[in-house]
Amino acid sequence: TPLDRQNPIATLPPSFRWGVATSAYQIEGAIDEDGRTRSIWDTFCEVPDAIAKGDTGEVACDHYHRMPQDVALIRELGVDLYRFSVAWPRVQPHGRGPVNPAGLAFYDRLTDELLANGIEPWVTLYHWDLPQELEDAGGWPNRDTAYRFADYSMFVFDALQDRVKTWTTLNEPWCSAMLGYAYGAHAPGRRDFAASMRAVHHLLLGHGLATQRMRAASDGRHEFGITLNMGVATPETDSAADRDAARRSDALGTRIYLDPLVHGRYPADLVEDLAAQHITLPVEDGDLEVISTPIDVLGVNYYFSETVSGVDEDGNATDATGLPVSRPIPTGRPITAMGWEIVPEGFTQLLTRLHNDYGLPMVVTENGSAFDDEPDETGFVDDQDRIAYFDSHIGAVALARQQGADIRGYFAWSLMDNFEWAYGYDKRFGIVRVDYDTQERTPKASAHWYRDTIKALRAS
Ligand code: PNW
Repeated sequence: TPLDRQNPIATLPPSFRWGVATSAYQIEGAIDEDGRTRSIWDTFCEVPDAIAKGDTGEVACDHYHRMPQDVALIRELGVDLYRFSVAWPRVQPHGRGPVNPAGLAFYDRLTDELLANGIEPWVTLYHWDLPQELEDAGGWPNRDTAYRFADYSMFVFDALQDRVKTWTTLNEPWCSAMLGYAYGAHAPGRRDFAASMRAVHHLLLGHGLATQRMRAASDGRHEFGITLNMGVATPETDSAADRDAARRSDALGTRIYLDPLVHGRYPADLVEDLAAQHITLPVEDGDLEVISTPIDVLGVNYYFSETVSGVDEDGNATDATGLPVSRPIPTGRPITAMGWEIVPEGFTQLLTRLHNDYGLPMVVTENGSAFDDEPDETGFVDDQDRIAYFDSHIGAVALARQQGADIRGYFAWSLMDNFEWAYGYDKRFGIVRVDYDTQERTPKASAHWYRDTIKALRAS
């Protein structure tokens, strides 16, 4: 069948599922309530210059206190699904030991509120808010954290499994490992590449342990998965150096996760690259069997793709420390407020490639964009740029489906403007505007567009 490139969104079937997504630390606030302890993000927010304008998650969208109104907002969008994350330091304040019923109760109420409004809850167990006490004990580079994560996961599973069908263990382990432990841009702000590679393995191990235990406790009605952020890396030229830069970017961004998850082994080229830097992944007997425990769905988060060069401005293939160069090259495409290039065709390419190489059912668990929104005097934002981004990227998903990729749903990032990590409140990804002075929520033009698009597809 020929591809329908004219109006690809119209080719999505009525069974395709739609949602909006958030995460705990980015919206909840209430950081000291009902027994919650500090997470690595509370600590990181106190580091001078770590976060733009010194913003913190102390109040965020005050969602912890406004949850029922926010669920009503989701209902108005007419979506099927809501993806939220559970804050580990609320549920198990010391990262080990007893559960905190008052913290767990919030997610219990949220789940009930969603179901009462006809919205299916999708739970993410870890969206980056590690209890500080576990970081003090070594964090993700420490193997014990994987076992602690599996224990914590079981507390949440036991409490919500009667009402929540779909379970995601980790959100974007690349961000946890690389931004958190190698680049120092995210909590806990460490700059140690060897530590980040240990973190990768223990994140994957934690995913596998948690999946095995939840699966064993399940009556078979649940679905389990993990969410990865990925893009495609295109070599700037056909030179060996540029092609090698693209290969390394793909190894560290995609294959380092999916090869062990699906095939039960780390990529040979990556293991070789690491050996050249005197780094070995801390794999113990049986780990890869645990990590490759079958999953039911792969969550894909897509924001941008990159063109990369393997040489610096002076043509050198290695940097001052002797490591190979991998440098993103601007292509002249339009960018978002994050500085990320808008590359919808990269999304189609990514999804078809994931289908061909890994063959998993997929759901887009995040996709969206930040732009410099300009509200009118009523707080309304006419965000045609964000609508164009959604339109082209949902179209890209539809094209990948036409080429055989098994993609079952799409979550817009994000329900509302929120704490955008190191960028604080300056970068707005919401389809609903948040006025941080009044906490007033105002749906943007993109929220109306999203609702109307979903409605039209259901009627077709
Ligand atoms: C994701 N990168 O983070 C997260 O899952 C969200 O919490 C976040 O708000 C959203 O994307 C927008 O940033 C990412 O540097 C952070 O490539 C950084 C990158 C990708 C995703």
